[in-house]
Amino acid sequence: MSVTTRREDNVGYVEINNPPVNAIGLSVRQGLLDAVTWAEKEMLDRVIVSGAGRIFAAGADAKEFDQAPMKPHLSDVLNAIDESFVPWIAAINGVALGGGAEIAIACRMRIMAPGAQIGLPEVTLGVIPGAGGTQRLPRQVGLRKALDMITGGKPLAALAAFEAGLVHDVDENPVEAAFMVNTEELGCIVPTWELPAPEADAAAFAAARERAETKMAGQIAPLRAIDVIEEGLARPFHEALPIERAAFLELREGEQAKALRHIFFAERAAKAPDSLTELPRELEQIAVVGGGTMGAGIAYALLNAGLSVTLLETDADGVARAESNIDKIINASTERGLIDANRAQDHRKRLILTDDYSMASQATLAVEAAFESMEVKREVFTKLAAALPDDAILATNTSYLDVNEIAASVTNPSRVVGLHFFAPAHIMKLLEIVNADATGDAALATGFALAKRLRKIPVLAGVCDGFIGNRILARYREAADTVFMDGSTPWEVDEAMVEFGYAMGPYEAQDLSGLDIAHANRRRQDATRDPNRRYVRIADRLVELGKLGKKTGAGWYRYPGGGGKVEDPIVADLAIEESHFEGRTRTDYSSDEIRQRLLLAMINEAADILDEGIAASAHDIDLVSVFGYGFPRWRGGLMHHADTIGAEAIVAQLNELAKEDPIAWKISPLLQRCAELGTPIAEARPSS
Ligand code: T1G
Repeated sequence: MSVTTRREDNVGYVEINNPPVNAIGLSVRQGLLDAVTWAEKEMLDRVIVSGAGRIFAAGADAKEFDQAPMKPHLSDVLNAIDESFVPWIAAINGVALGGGAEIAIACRMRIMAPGAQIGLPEVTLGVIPGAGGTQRLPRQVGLRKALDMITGGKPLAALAAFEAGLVHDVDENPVEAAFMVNTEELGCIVPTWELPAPEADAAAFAAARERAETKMAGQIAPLRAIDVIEEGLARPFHEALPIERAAFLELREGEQAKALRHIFFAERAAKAPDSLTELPRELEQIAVVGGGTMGAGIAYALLNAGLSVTLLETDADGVARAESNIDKIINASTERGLIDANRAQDHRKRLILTDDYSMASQATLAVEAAFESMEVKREVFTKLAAALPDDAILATNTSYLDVNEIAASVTNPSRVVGLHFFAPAHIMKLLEIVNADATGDAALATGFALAKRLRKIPVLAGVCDGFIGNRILARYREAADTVFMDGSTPWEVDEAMVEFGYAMGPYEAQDLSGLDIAHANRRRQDATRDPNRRYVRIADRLVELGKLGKKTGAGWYRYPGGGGKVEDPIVADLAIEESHFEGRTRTDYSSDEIRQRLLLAMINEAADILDEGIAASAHDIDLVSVFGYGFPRWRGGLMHHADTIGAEAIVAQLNELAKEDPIAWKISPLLQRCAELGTPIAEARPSS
């Protein structure tokens, strides 16, 4: 039974019980509707509805969104609750999200537990509240608050919900508190649907649209929600509901909702492979080597997850630098209210900074984030192997170096794994877990367990230059430089990709991260680069001129006074000069052509990565692109987006581009196979 009912005296208790998150599927909807009939037949004084376990209700069952809607529709169920002569009280524990919040808002009264949350996150799934939320919430909290909650999708904590007038009480035991509510008081509360709609407020709607168009550029659902709220509130309540439902159903079938659902479920499917035969190591004591930007970020992420950290540096100066870097992060987090002073103090208590490796003798895992030099890393791993227990897992955070070569520096390479964090390591959710040739299952299992503890998204990657994400990034940048060389500008390239949905384009992003990192990698690759492959020198020339990006005041752009980016004529001249040296005539690419070339370059490289088995699946590549490189989430990730174009069309376009440069545009065999067989890229698997 997904909904259980029982009565005590004249009170009915209705419990939603659909593990693991009380998602509101068909059986829950039917159970709630039956409970309304039951309560009225029993002439109860009230019904107290709650959620079994740790969650009130996580919302509609998103797994049902790809199926035809089945009655009873949640909107009808909630009308029955709202209009019933038996008043319902929602006793909210955990979270009441989406349809879960709509159930609560349709009740006569709401009581939340202190740690509970209530919200309408539908736009994060590319839809809008579809069970009366767009019309009931404004009646409870007013227009501006409702617009903010629905278009932003962020939940309210109990106290904030109480202050917003959405809930009547906050109590440790909401069910008990609901039982104690005075009958007369309950009887005086006007059903939500009968509350007057808030006055139309053109300024509020305009501000909400402005916010949605900037903060959620390209996304349809937030703007549609505003339209439905505005149209609906101008009509009697029951005439508004069909408008809401039509919009919800239309959005649910749309590309953006499918893309967001894809990422939602792909994110949750990112778990340790079932094939692992060994358990993870305990994670209480962890060593971090290197207190630079990455090391400090990793150490903070570990502290924030309640772990104890021994940060190892080379000498006293290194220890001081590391301490200063971690202090900066702790202080910034405290200032932003992410942690309070007590938590900051607790973090410091669990942190040891030293240059003495023997202080880490109890660590079960070490994460090395030292300078990106093979010699340095091999030396660090030798010292770690000597200082830590023999079965401690030794992880490297290297972005590009060969994990197999690093592993060869210890006698037991099965304990070596790559844990590639993304800067800032305490914020970015992606963690590439690099499976080297000798990496054992205990090391992999420990990597996945760490990801879970840090609430990061783990993606298994094979060993190659750049693993998954940075290898795609290198191809993205190469395509951008080629377009730039042949007739565009960094500004035009960046604008084209921002229009696609990136927060910023490849050139602005490089200026932020620094041009020297990629420059060092290109030098490392000089010896093995295909001499016949076109090589664009502009980035090297900028580095030679000391233009390393924002940190030096100029890179691809100038940053006068440290402010925003300004085009730099020197960069444009370099392109003209370099294309002259190459004897090329420059063309003028449209934004569509720029997007086509950059996206196809990434898709083709990603297809090779999948074909070679470096990535295990297309949805893993989607997770890497969205959570590591800013690919717009509402497009579902790089390979999900590729499937909206289709392998056949992609291959045809690549064939055209290959006429310009058959080496750079060599078509991935995986794309050829998908095109020939008509199979979605999402279902493609490595060729071997
Ligand atoms: N539908 C189906 N499955 C869901 C689900 C949902 N809404 N929410 C979670 N799951 C699955 C998830 O895939 C995972 O499955 C398991 O539950 C645990 O999830 C009508 C139309 C509630 C805060 O957007 O935010 O209501 O991997 O790992 O970290 O207007 O889940 O175990 O097989 O995330 O404890 C709106 C989405 C829906 C909330 C719990 N609701 N969920 O977090 O567990 S649209 C949402 C969450 C809607 C109405 C509209 C979180 C959580 P598996 P988990 P968690």
